[in-house]
Amino acid sequence: MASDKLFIQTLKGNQKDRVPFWFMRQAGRYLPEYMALRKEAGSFLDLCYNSDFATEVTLQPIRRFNMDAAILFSDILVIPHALGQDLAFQVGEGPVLTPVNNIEKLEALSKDNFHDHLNPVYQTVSNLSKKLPDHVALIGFAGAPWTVATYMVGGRGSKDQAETRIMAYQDRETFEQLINLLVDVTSEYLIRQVDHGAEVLQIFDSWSGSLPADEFIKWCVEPMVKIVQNIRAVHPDVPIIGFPKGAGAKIKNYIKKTRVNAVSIDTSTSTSWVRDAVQPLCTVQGNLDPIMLVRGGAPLERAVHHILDHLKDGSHIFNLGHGIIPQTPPENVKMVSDILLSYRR
Ligand code: 1CP
Repeated sequence: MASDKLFIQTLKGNQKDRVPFWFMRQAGRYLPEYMALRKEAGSFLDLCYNSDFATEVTLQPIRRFNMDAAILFSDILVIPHALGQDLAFQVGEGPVLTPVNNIEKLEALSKDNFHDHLNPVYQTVSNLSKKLPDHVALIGFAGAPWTVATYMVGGRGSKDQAETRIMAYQDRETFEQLINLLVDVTSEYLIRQVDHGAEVLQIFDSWSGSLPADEFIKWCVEPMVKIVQNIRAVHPDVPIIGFPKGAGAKIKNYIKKTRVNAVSIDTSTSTSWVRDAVQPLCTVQGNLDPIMLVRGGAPLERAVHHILDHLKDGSHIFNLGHGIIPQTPPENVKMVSDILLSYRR
């Protein structure tokens, strides 16, 4: 039986009076209760691999703000970690990995321990599916192969993903082998999340905006087509949200080819263009500027209404254009949540 949760109904294209909402990175450093648990856990990765703590951190923003969906607390980089790549999160620096940038290093990765390594994540999903309030949907997630590959090859975050683009253009065969591996393991990982109780999946391609059009098709669209097919072969009804950040107008072709149920829209995309060109194709999720959420006050209120006014006549889930940043005052998140809870189309 299809769920009657507002979030899931909206993803199926059935609009209701209220616009459902959640925020990317809704659990995180802007919340004092998150900081307290993170300190207790030790490191960020310890938090991700401790199912009790990860469950609690996922629930924290729901208690404060009553969103329509909770997103599993984990990170996109647990996949390379589960393949045997070294990973650490250094304070102030973000993730640091030993680069996998040639065939020898790629062949040193192994799937043997993959699901065992990720077992705590599956356990978190199971816990959450029992603990969430009845009306709140559970989102599982993974990074898209291109975005995960940029960290695996570069060994850290970067502004332009240059090292990974060089490998993709120069050593196409090895890079394709890496992407194919990621397609396989990401599909399996997401299928297991649904097996354990995830009701919706979101796939983050945060760095798809750095590729020219035909490379975007090769490294972002085609892998995503396969992942969606693999998931639907096992779980035909689970709604899938794609987030090809920075794709601009290429998002239309992304939707047509991948056949996702919804797309997340980044902040730089105009809401009137989304209404006219994207919303007729699928449900859209977005796209408040996370920096406006830091600003607060009347400008924030106006920005929220601008998005609602433009997208209310089509299938819409309110969200940010990217994740909440640590400087965000929780009371601003509360203000936006309260507007959305009382808003009617
Ligand atoms: O506590 C801390 O210091 C760690 C900060 C943090 C958090 C809270 C990181 C490190 N990851 C996360 C959680 C996280 N990451 C979630 C949890 C669920 C939620 O949304 O509440 C999700 C979905 C992610 C996904 C993620 N991790 C992405 C894709 C989405 C996006 O933001 O673009 C990416 C690119 C990462 C990599 C990552 N994780 C963390 C850092 C600092 C980075 C690097 C970002 C960069 O390169 O700029």
